[in-house]
Amino acid sequence: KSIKFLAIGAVSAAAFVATSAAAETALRGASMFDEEHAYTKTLREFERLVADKYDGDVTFDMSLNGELGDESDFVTFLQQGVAIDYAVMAPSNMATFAPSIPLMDMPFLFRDLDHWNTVLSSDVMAPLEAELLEKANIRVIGYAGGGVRNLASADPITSMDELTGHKMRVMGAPIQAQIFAAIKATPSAIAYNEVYNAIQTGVIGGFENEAASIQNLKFYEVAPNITLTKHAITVRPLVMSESTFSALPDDLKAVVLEAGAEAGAYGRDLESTQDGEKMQQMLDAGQIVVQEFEGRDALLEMVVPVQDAYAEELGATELLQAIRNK
Ligand code: X1X
Repeated sequence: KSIKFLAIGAVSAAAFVATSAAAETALRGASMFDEEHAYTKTLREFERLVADKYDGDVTFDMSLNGELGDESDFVTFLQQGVAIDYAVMAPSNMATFAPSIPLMDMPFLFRDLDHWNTVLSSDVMAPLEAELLEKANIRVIGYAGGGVRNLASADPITSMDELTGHKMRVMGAPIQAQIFAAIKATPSAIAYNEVYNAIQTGVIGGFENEAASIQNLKFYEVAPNITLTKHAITVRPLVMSESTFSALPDDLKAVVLEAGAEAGAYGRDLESTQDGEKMQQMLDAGQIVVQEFEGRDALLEMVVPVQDAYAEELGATELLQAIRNK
């Protein structure tokens, strides 16, 4: 049994390497962050669990720090079954291939951490997973996430007046722009790896993100004002390209599914626990200023009709209701 963990990998490496002795499976992961981020730690846990549970030979080769681009690049690689076999992905960055999947991380979907936990411990997301598999050739093997998303901006935003017309970056799924437009901001979809520059050069006034990523990518340098809109608790599927998964030996398939579920749970626990700590670390270091938003409840009222219309358009009204009822 040989287990190798490599730091950086070749983009065009084949997933399966036949050796003279036995077939060795080579799996390639990708993260936009360094080793400290909860997503990278989740992926490392996945690798550790697979290696631990599997009797055969498997190697892991993870590219870090966005070397293979951001999640909107990852999704194409995963869909085509090239360069990346596993990653942690925002549903809203997979919308191109599966239009319903962003329902999972729609802003204002979860009431609180308990609701988020209950939903992710159930199988209510199964129809969305099925669509992702069928239309995008991507398999959900676990759920990470657990960060609370807030506004981060160059100038403070504390009220409806300051939010109105605020130019902000949102993820690529149309529902993200629709929700932020409904609360009177001026959203535009910009690639994640262009956000820092776009804020620095004044193209936009800010974006929305969770503490782990704001800290890891030093977004506080250009957007130090954090407004506690708490509009999302992240749902971040740990995914595998179906081209890769379907070619695995049966015993490794079973291990991957088990390890994916366990690594996802590990990642959820880690990020939801660290979320407040990371915010406090940035505060203590004088990197951010945190402010409440006056009238957060009014935002919720403004977005519900948009959520409803989106679900209806997708034929997912019952699914949305099932999530709300959890
Ligand atoms: O906003 C984004 O595109 C990113 O924000 C964070 O870094 C993560 O939630 C990541 O998954 C992605 O959504």
